Amino acid sequence: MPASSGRPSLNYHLLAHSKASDDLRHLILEISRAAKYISYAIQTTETGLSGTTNQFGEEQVKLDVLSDTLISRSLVESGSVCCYISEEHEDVVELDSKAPFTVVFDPLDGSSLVDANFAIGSIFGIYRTSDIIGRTPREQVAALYVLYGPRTLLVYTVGGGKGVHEFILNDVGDFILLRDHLGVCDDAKNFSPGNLRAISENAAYGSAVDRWLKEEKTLRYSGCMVADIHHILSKGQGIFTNIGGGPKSKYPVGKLRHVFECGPFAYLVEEAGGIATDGSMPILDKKITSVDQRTAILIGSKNEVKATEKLLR
Ligand code: AFP
Repeated sequence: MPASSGRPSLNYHLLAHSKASDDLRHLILEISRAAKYISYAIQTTETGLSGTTNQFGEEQVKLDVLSDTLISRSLVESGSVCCYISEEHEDVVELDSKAPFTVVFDPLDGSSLVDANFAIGSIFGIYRTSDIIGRTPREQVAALYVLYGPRTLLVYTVGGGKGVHEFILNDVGDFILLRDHLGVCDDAKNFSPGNLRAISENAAYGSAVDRWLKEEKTLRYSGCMVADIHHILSKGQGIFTNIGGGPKSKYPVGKLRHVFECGPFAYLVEEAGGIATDGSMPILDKKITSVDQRTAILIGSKNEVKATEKLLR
Protein backbone atom coordinates (compact mmCIF):
# COMPACT_ATOMS: atom_id res chain seq x y z
CA MET A 1 0.00 0.00 0.00
CA PRO A 2 1.66 3.30 -0.99
CA ALA A 3 2.28 5.39 2.13
CA SER A 4 1.77 8.63 0.18
CA SER A 5 -1.96 8.32 -0.50
CA GLY A 6 -3.04 5.65 1.99
CA ARG A 7 -5.19 4.10 -0.74
CA PRO A 8 -4.53 0.51 -1.83
CA SER A 9 -2.64 -0.11 -5.04
CA LEU A 10 -4.05 -2.47 -7.68
CA ASN A 11 -1.56 -5.13 -6.57
CA TYR A 12 -2.53 -4.85 -2.90
CA HIS A 13 -6.24 -4.85 -3.75
CA LEU A 14 -5.92 -8.00 -5.89
CA LEU A 15 -3.98 -9.66 -3.09
CA ALA A 16 -5.86 -8.58 0.03
CA HIS A 17 -9.39 -7.87 -1.14
CA SER A 18 -10.00 -10.03 -4.19
CA LYS A 19 -7.65 -12.79 -3.07
CA ALA A 20 -6.85 -13.47 -6.71
CA SER A 21 -4.55 -16.42 -7.31
CA ASP A 22 -0.92 -15.36 -7.80
CA ASP A 23 -0.91 -16.21 -11.51
CA LEU A 24 -4.09 -14.22 -12.17
CA ARG A 25 -2.82 -11.29 -10.09
CA HIS A 26 0.45 -11.20 -12.03
CA LEU A 27 -1.40 -11.35 -15.33
CA ILE A 28 -3.70 -8.43 -14.44
CA LEU A 29 -0.65 -6.43 -13.30
CA GLU A 30 1.12 -7.18 -16.61
CA ILE A 31 -1.98 -5.97 -18.49
CA SER A 32 -2.05 -2.82 -16.34
CA ARG A 33 1.62 -2.25 -17.24
CA ALA A 34 0.75 -2.29 -20.95
CA ALA A 35 -2.10 0.14 -20.23
CA LYS A 36 0.34 2.63 -18.68
CA TYR A 37 2.41 2.60 -21.88
CA ILE A 38 -0.73 3.02 -23.99
CA SER A 39 -1.85 5.92 -21.81
CA TYR A 40 1.54 7.57 -22.35
CA ALA A 41 1.48 6.80 -26.09
CA ILE A 42 -1.92 8.48 -26.46
CA GLN A 43 -0.44 11.68 -25.01
CA THR A 44 2.66 11.58 -27.19
CA THR A 45 1.93 9.75 -30.48
CA GLU A 46 0.85 11.59 -33.56
CA THR A 47 -2.63 10.51 -34.75
CA GLY A 48 -3.12 9.25 -38.30
CA LEU A 49 -3.54 6.05 -40.20
CA SER A 50 -1.04 3.21 -40.07
CA GLY A 51 -1.81 2.10 -43.64
CA THR A 52 -2.94 -1.35 -42.50
CA THR A 53 -6.37 -2.91 -41.96
CA ASN A 54 -7.59 -5.25 -39.23
CA GLN A 55 -9.40 -8.58 -39.72
CA PHE A 56 -12.69 -6.74 -40.37
CA GLY A 57 -11.15 -4.63 -43.14
CA GLU A 58 -11.26 -1.49 -40.98
CA GLU A 59 -8.36 0.96 -41.30
CA GLN A 60 -6.15 0.88 -38.21
CA VAL A 61 -4.85 4.11 -36.74
CA LYS A 62 -1.25 4.08 -35.52
CA LEU A 63 -2.34 3.87 -31.90
CA ASP A 64 -4.38 0.71 -32.64
CA VAL A 65 -1.29 -1.03 -33.90
CA LEU A 66 0.92 0.29 -31.11
CA SER A 67 -1.59 -0.66 -28.39
CA ASP A 68 -1.91 -4.15 -29.81
CA THR A 69 1.89 -4.52 -29.84
CA LEU A 70 2.26 -3.26 -26.26
CA ILE A 71 -0.43 -5.60 -24.92
CA SER A 72 0.89 -8.58 -26.89
CA ARG A 73 4.36 -7.98 -25.45
CA SER A 74 3.01 -7.84 -21.89
CA LEU A 75 1.09 -11.08 -22.40
CA VAL A 76 4.23 -12.81 -23.69
CA GLU A 77 6.27 -11.47 -20.76
CA SER A 78 3.66 -12.62 -18.22
CA GLY A 79 4.58 -16.23 -19.06
CA SER A 80 1.05 -17.26 -18.10
CA VAL A 81 -0.84 -16.93 -21.39
CA CYS A 82 -1.34 -19.91 -23.68
CA CYS A 83 -3.03 -17.85 -26.38
CA TYR A 84 -4.68 -14.54 -27.02
CA ILE A 85 -7.36 -13.22 -29.30
CA SER A 86 -7.14 -9.58 -30.29
CA GLU A 87 -9.58 -7.54 -32.31
CA GLU A 88 -6.62 -6.60 -34.48
CA HIS A 89 -5.73 -10.21 -35.47
CA GLU A 90 -7.62 -12.61 -37.68
CA ASP A 91 -6.63 -15.76 -35.81
CA VAL A 92 -5.94 -16.93 -32.31
CA VAL A 93 -2.29 -16.18 -31.44
CA GLU A 94 -0.65 -19.17 -29.73
CA LEU A 95 2.00 -18.52 -27.06
CA ASP A 96 2.96 -21.15 -24.45
CA SER A 97 0.69 -24.22 -24.72
CA LYS A 98 1.37 -25.14 -21.06
CA ALA A 99 0.35 -21.73 -19.70
CA PRO A 100 -3.07 -21.46 -18.01
CA PHE A 101 -4.83 -18.38 -19.45
CA THR A 102 -6.46 -17.18 -22.67
CA VAL A 103 -6.81 -13.40 -22.91
CA VAL A 104 -9.28 -11.76 -25.30
CA PHE A 105 -8.94 -8.03 -25.91
CA ASP A 106 -9.80 -4.99 -27.93
CA PRO A 107 -6.56 -2.98 -27.66
CA LEU A 108 -8.07 0.39 -28.53
CA ASP A 109 -11.84 0.64 -28.55
CA GLY A 110 -13.15 3.87 -30.05
CA SER A 111 -10.06 4.39 -32.18
CA SER A 112 -12.08 6.35 -34.76
CA LEU A 113 -12.42 8.99 -32.01
CA VAL A 114 -8.68 9.48 -31.48
CA ASP A 115 -8.38 12.53 -33.74
CA ALA A 116 -11.42 14.13 -32.05
CA ASN A 117 -9.67 13.69 -28.68
CA PHE A 118 -12.62 11.82 -27.18
CA ALA A 119 -12.14 9.23 -24.43
CA ILE A 120 -11.09 5.78 -25.68
CA GLY A 121 -10.30 2.49 -23.96
CA SER A 122 -8.93 -1.06 -23.88
CA ILE A 123 -11.11 -4.08 -22.98
CA PHE A 124 -9.93 -7.48 -21.63
CA GLY A 125 -11.53 -10.80 -20.76
CA ILE A 126 -9.52 -13.60 -19.10
CA TYR A 127 -10.32 -17.33 -19.31
CA ARG A 128 -8.49 -20.11 -17.47
CA THR A 129 -8.58 -22.41 -20.49
CA SER A 130 -6.85 -22.81 -23.82
CA ASP A 131 -9.81 -22.91 -26.21
CA ILE A 132 -12.77 -20.60 -25.82
CA ILE A 133 -14.72 -21.62 -28.94
CA GLY A 134 -17.86 -23.43 -27.75
CA ARG A 135 -17.53 -21.85 -24.31
CA THR A 136 -19.44 -18.87 -22.88
CA PRO A 137 -18.34 -15.54 -21.39
CA ARG A 138 -19.61 -16.76 -18.02
CA GLU A 139 -16.45 -18.90 -17.94
CA GLN A 140 -14.25 -15.80 -17.72
CA VAL A 141 -12.28 -15.62 -14.47
CA ALA A 142 -11.72 -11.86 -14.68
CA ALA A 143 -12.57 -8.90 -16.88
CA LEU A 144 -11.21 -5.37 -16.92
CA TYR A 145 -11.08 -2.22 -18.96
CA VAL A 146 -8.92 0.85 -19.06
CA LEU A 147 -10.44 4.23 -19.91
CA TYR A 148 -8.07 6.83 -21.37
CA GLY A 149 -9.93 10.09 -20.76
CA PRO A 150 -8.87 13.27 -19.01
CA ARG A 151 -7.69 10.74 -16.39
CA THR A 152 -6.65 7.13 -16.93
CA LEU A 153 -8.86 4.68 -15.03
CA LEU A 154 -8.76 0.90 -14.69
CA VAL A 155 -11.83 -1.08 -13.60
CA TYR A 156 -11.62 -4.81 -12.84
CA THR A 157 -13.52 -7.71 -11.41
CA VAL A 158 -12.56 -11.30 -10.66
CA GLY A 159 -16.28 -12.17 -10.40
CA GLY A 160 -17.77 -14.48 -7.76
CA GLY A 161 -19.29 -11.65 -5.69
CA LYS A 162 -15.94 -9.94 -5.10
CA GLY A 163 -17.21 -6.76 -6.79
CA VAL A 164 -16.13 -4.26 -9.42
CA HIS A 165 -13.39 -1.79 -8.46
CA GLU A 166 -12.06 1.42 -10.01
CA PHE A 167 -8.43 2.61 -9.94
CA ILE A 168 -6.79 5.81 -11.11
CA LEU A 169 -3.32 6.08 -12.63
CA ASN A 170 -1.33 8.49 -10.47
CA ASP A 171 1.60 10.72 -11.44
CA VAL A 172 4.20 8.14 -10.50
CA GLY A 173 2.62 5.36 -12.55
CA ASP A 174 0.67 3.39 -9.94
CA PHE A 175 -2.98 2.41 -10.24
CA ILE A 176 -4.50 3.49 -6.90
CA LEU A 177 -8.01 2.62 -5.67
CA LEU A 178 -10.52 5.36 -6.45
CA ARG A 179 -13.87 3.68 -5.66
CA ASP A 180 -14.55 0.10 -4.67
CA HIS A 181 -17.71 -1.92 -5.20
CA LEU A 182 -19.24 0.01 -8.08
CA GLY A 183 -22.94 -0.88 -8.35
CA VAL A 184 -25.68 -0.58 -10.98
CA CYS A 185 -29.21 -0.02 -9.64
CA ASP A 186 -32.38 -1.41 -11.25
CA ASP A 187 -33.80 1.75 -12.83
CA ALA A 188 -32.14 3.97 -15.42
CA LYS A 189 -32.25 7.73 -15.89
CA ASN A 190 -29.71 7.78 -18.75
CA PHE A 191 -29.73 6.03 -22.14
CA SER A 192 -26.86 5.34 -24.51
CA PRO A 193 -28.10 4.07 -27.90
CA GLY A 194 -25.46 2.65 -30.29
CA ASN A 195 -25.80 1.84 -34.00
CA LEU A 196 -28.75 4.23 -34.25
CA ARG A 197 -28.68 4.01 -38.06
CA ALA A 198 -30.43 0.63 -37.59
CA ILE A 199 -33.66 2.45 -36.75
CA SER A 200 -34.48 2.95 -40.45
CA GLU A 201 -34.73 -0.85 -40.82
CA ASN A 202 -35.70 -1.79 -37.27
CA ALA A 203 -38.80 0.15 -36.22
CA ALA A 204 -38.84 -1.50 -32.79
CA TYR A 205 -35.47 0.07 -31.98
CA GLY A 206 -37.01 3.43 -32.94
CA SER A 207 -39.89 2.76 -30.50
CA ALA A 208 -37.39 2.11 -27.70
CA VAL A 209 -35.67 5.43 -28.40
CA ASP A 210 -39.06 7.23 -28.55
CA ARG A 211 -39.92 5.79 -25.15
CA TRP A 212 -36.65 7.01 -23.63
CA LEU A 213 -37.28 10.48 -25.04
CA LYS A 214 -40.91 10.55 -23.81
CA GLU A 215 -39.74 9.53 -20.35
CA GLU A 216 -37.28 12.44 -20.48
CA LYS A 217 -34.28 10.24 -19.91
CA THR A 218 -30.90 11.86 -20.44
CA LEU A 219 -28.85 10.95 -23.53
CA ARG A 220 -25.24 10.05 -22.74
CA TYR A 221 -23.51 8.62 -25.82
CA SER A 222 -19.92 9.20 -26.90
CA GLY A 223 -19.35 6.45 -29.52
CA CYS A 224 -16.81 4.61 -27.36
CA MET A 225 -18.27 1.57 -25.61
CA VAL A 226 -15.70 1.78 -22.82
CA ALA A 227 -16.57 5.40 -22.00
CA ASP A 228 -20.31 4.83 -22.39
CA ILE A 229 -20.45 1.76 -20.13
CA HIS A 230 -18.05 3.35 -17.66
CA HIS A 231 -20.63 6.16 -17.43
CA ILE A 232 -23.21 3.59 -16.30
CA LEU A 233 -20.86 2.04 -13.72
CA SER A 234 -19.78 5.46 -12.54
CA LYS A 235 -23.29 6.92 -12.13
CA GLY A 236 -24.72 3.61 -10.89
CA GLN A 237 -27.50 3.48 -13.50
CA GLY A 238 -28.26 3.65 -17.21
CA ILE A 239 -28.77 1.52 -20.31
CA PHE A 240 -26.43 1.03 -23.28
CA THR A 241 -27.66 -0.66 -26.46
CA ASN A 242 -26.20 -1.72 -29.78
CA ILE A 243 -28.94 -3.35 -31.86
CA GLY A 244 -28.95 -4.67 -35.43
CA GLY A 245 -31.04 -3.48 -38.36
CA GLY A 246 -31.96 -6.91 -39.74
CA PRO A 247 -30.77 -8.99 -42.70
CA LYS A 248 -30.35 -6.18 -45.25
CA SER A 249 -28.51 -3.74 -43.02
CA LYS A 250 -24.77 -3.16 -42.58
CA TYR A 251 -24.84 -4.75 -39.11
CA PRO A 252 -27.71 -7.29 -39.12
CA VAL A 253 -27.33 -8.25 -35.44
CA GLY A 254 -25.47 -5.18 -34.13
CA LYS A 255 -21.99 -3.81 -34.52
CA LEU A 256 -20.21 -5.09 -31.43
CA ARG A 257 -18.16 -8.24 -30.98
CA HIS A 258 -19.23 -10.97 -28.58
CA VAL A 259 -15.71 -12.07 -27.58
CA PHE A 260 -13.73 -8.83 -27.07
CA GLU A 261 -16.42 -6.28 -26.26
CA CYS A 262 -19.75 -7.68 -25.07
CA GLY A 263 -18.45 -10.70 -23.10
CA PRO A 264 -16.07 -8.75 -20.82
CA PHE A 265 -18.58 -5.94 -20.22
CA ALA A 266 -21.38 -8.40 -19.46
CA TYR A 267 -19.11 -10.01 -16.81
CA LEU A 268 -18.32 -6.61 -15.25
CA VAL A 269 -21.86 -5.17 -15.30
CA GLU A 270 -23.52 -8.36 -13.98
CA GLU A 271 -20.98 -8.44 -11.15
CA ALA A 272 -22.02 -4.84 -10.37
CA GLY A 273 -25.73 -5.81 -10.16
CA GLY A 274 -26.85 -4.95 -13.70
CA ILE A 275 -27.72 -7.31 -16.55
CA ALA A 276 -26.61 -7.81 -20.16
CA THR A 277 -28.66 -9.61 -22.82
CA ASP A 278 -28.79 -9.93 -26.60
CA GLY A 279 -32.55 -9.30 -26.48
CA SER A 280 -33.45 -12.88 -25.67
CA MET A 281 -30.68 -14.45 -23.60
CA PRO A 282 -27.92 -13.38 -21.20
CA ILE A 283 -24.71 -12.45 -23.05
CA LEU A 284 -22.84 -14.49 -20.41
CA ASP A 285 -24.63 -17.66 -21.56
CA LYS A 286 -24.33 -17.06 -25.30
CA LYS A 287 -21.93 -19.57 -26.87
CA ILE A 288 -18.82 -18.30 -28.58
CA THR A 289 -18.97 -19.69 -32.11
CA SER A 290 -16.15 -17.73 -33.74
CA VAL A 291 -13.55 -15.09 -32.98
CA ASP A 292 -15.31 -12.44 -35.07
CA GLN A 293 -18.89 -13.15 -33.89
CA ARG A 294 -21.07 -10.07 -33.47
CA THR A 295 -24.06 -9.76 -31.15
CA ALA A 296 -26.79 -7.35 -30.18
CA ILE A 297 -26.41 -6.07 -26.63
CA LEU A 298 -28.66 -4.38 -24.06
CA ILE A 299 -26.71 -3.74 -20.88
CA GLY A 300 -27.12 -1.82 -17.64
CA SER A 301 -29.99 -1.30 -15.17
CA LYS A 302 -32.07 -4.47 -14.85
CA ASN A 303 -35.61 -3.02 -15.14
CA GLU A 304 -34.69 -0.84 -18.11
CA VAL A 305 -33.00 -3.67 -19.99
CA LYS A 306 -36.06 -5.91 -19.46
CA ALA A 307 -38.53 -3.17 -20.53
CA THR A 308 -36.47 -2.47 -23.66
CA GLU A 309 -36.21 -6.18 -24.49
CA LYS A 310 -40.03 -6.36 -24.52
CA LEU A 311 -40.25 -3.49 -27.03
CA LEU A 312 -37.68 -5.11 -29.31
CA ARG A 313 -39.48 -8.48 -29.50
P1 AFP B 1 -14.30 2.30 -33.34
O1 AFP B 1 -13.32 1.52 -32.49
O2 AFP B 1 -14.20 1.98 -34.80
O3 AFP B 1 -14.24 3.77 -33.08
O4 AFP B 1 -15.76 1.78 -32.93
C1 AFP B 1 -16.20 1.91 -31.61
C2 AFP B 1 -17.27 0.91 -31.34
O5 AFP B 1 -16.85 -0.40 -31.64
C3 AFP B 1 -17.77 0.96 -29.88
O6 AFP B 1 -16.83 1.42 -28.97
C4 AFP B 1 -18.97 1.86 -29.95
O7 AFP B 1 -19.91 1.63 -28.94
C5 AFP B 1 -19.53 1.57 -31.32
O8 AFP B 1 -18.41 1.21 -32.12
C6 AFP B 1 -20.19 2.79 -31.89
O9 AFP B 1 -20.98 2.43 -32.96
P2 AFP B 1 -21.96 3.51 -33.63
O10 AFP B 1 -21.16 4.70 -34.00
O11 AFP B 1 -22.49 2.79 -34.82
O12 AFP B 1 -23.04 3.82 -32.64
